[in-house]
Amino acid sequence: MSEQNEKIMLEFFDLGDATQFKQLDLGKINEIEENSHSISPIIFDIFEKLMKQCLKGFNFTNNEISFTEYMEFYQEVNRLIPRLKKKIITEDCNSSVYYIGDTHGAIQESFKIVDFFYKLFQFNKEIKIIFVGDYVDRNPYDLENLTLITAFHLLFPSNVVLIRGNHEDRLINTHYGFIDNLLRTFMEKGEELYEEVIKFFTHLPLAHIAQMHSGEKLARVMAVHGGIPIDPLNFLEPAILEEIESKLKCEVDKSDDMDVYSVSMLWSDPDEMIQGILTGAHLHGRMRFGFPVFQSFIDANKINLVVRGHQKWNNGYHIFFDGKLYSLFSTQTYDGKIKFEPKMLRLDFGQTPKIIPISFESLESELKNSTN
Ligand SMILES: [Mn+2]
Repeated sequence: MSEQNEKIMLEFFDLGDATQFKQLDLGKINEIEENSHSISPIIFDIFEKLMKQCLKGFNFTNNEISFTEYMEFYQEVNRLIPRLKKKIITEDCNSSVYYIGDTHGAIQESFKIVDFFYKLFQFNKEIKIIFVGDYVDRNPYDLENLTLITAFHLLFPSNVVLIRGNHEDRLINTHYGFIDNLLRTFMEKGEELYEEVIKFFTHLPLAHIAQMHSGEKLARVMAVHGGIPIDPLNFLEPAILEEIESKLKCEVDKSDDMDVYSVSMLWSDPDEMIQGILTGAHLHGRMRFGFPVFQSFIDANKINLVVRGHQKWNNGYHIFFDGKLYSLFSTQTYDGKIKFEPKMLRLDFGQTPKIIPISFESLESELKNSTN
């Protein structure tokens, strides 16, 4: 390899400086395992291997997890996660709720999040963390990222929520890297592994409603990957979540085969410049929605705030519609290059939403503030 090429390769696979993590205690990985019961050892094994690879400086070039282990892992995932019962999850939340935007293979950020959450969890068992989808594509270590987040969810099933993004889709994975990464790593067997993973994607819910309580008061926060559900032929009438849930046809492997509401939840974008909606051939049937359409939806569904991902922002977030919609982006790397400042969001009842950089320093200080 020429020096020039080597430099390009390094840049492409550079996941940032990991030296600061070397001080972390390996013992906590064992603790996480000891605290979980009735779960297959394969979930622990893979979680532990990935965490150790992260601690060793995010070195994933030597694949330490075999094809057979990954197959066993996703077969277990598909056994544990029942066929989708709820397409929209509604939960009562009595403590802080954290939201993570698109991670797109950013295992370095996901590792920081797992580390932070686990330390915080020691002080407060009621916190929740919600990933708003797009775990794969766009970066080389997307299988590793998806697997770490999925294992984390299975180890803390009542605290960690995963919802589906538009990249949890067979057609998208064919074009944006995930399937190519699987084929590069496991040759033709990569296809077999993909079939197991896509089965899992079809079981993911499309939205989460956090019902945050404080005494008699209640705030409802909706997390969704793209946007609010909209029927483009009837956009003036807001969709009512309880009414549309049974109509959501999302247990399929590509959004092309879904109903209009599911497509809108996975794909649509907010737009401050329009009053109604924008759709058409140039948007591939995907929508943009203006403030009035958004407002009538949240009023009709008694929702106070919407948190979504789907769009990339240089500084990791953007606030729309008078602070009623937060858009998050939680990966530093995109198409293999370091480009963004990843952020997450913390919500507490009655407090201003807090944007937190996903960096070692800021998560350490967040931890200090939260545990004092
Ligand atoms: Mn997306």
